[in-house]
Amino acid sequence: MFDTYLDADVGNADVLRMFPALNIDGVPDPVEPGDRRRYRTIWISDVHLGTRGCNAAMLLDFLDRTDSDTLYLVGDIIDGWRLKKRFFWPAAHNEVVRRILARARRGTRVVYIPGNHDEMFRQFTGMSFGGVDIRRAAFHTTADGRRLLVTHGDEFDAVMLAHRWLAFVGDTLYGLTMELNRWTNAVRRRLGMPYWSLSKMAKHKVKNAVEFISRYEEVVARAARDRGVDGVVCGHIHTAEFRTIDGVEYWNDGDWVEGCNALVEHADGRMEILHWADEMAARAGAQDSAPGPATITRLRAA
Ligand SMILES: [Mn+2]
Repeated sequence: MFDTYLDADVGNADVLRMFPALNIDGVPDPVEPGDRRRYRTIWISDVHLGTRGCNAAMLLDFLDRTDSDTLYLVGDIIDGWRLKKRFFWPAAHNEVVRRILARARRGTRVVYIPGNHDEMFRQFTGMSFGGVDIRRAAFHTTADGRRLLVTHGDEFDAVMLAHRWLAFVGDTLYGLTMELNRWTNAVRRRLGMPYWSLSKMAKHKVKNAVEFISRYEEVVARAARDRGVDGVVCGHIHTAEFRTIDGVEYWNDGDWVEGCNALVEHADGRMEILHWADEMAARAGAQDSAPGPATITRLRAA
């Protein structure tokens, strides 16, 4: 089921429709390193290079406009599972790899923690390639002294992917179910059968998925607390989130399939989840016209 989700035509096609100026084959113009937004740390995960779902164009834009002392690649960067079935590797995906290696050359400390979709890199744990350190997990100390466990997070679930897929199709399915519901009950009424709610059943299933994600977050936070750290950074479930659970910080850096999120640490240790699609949309709006109220608010907030 998750395979269908990754194969769905979300991703670059939509990005091109939204931002026609972004030619992915030609790759957007890199911004000079000096003009980039500087962070102490950047965490990204669940890029799924090698699948059509990967939003490589947005990730390139993000990589070209930001910089950091440390970059954590928190797993599922390359989707080996899909690549094994069908080879898909457009120029933009290659550019993502090149940009990351270029950062390592420029002096960014790059730590790659393979996930379950790129588990073939786990055999190289402890090694370093082109300035990229491969680790099974890592401990990160923030500028204000908090100790964070960094892990992809697949070790904490068995069936999350199917549930996540359920949450993804939930909205579309709900509308469809409503239609079907009406139709079914018209037939049932004619046959003298009582009303039966299909959509209620579907909603219950989606609610279960939401509960499942919440339970996953608690399991990860508890594991972090058992290790005596102040917090945990993970990915895997494609749901960017910050929660404090039993005094432990749970940070999920999201994904580059749907959410297009990055987690960043500012120079003072303050952390923030970025929604890059919103940032790009705001920038496109600012270019189209004089800065509107929305842009001004954004700038003030930044
Ligand atoms: Mn994963």
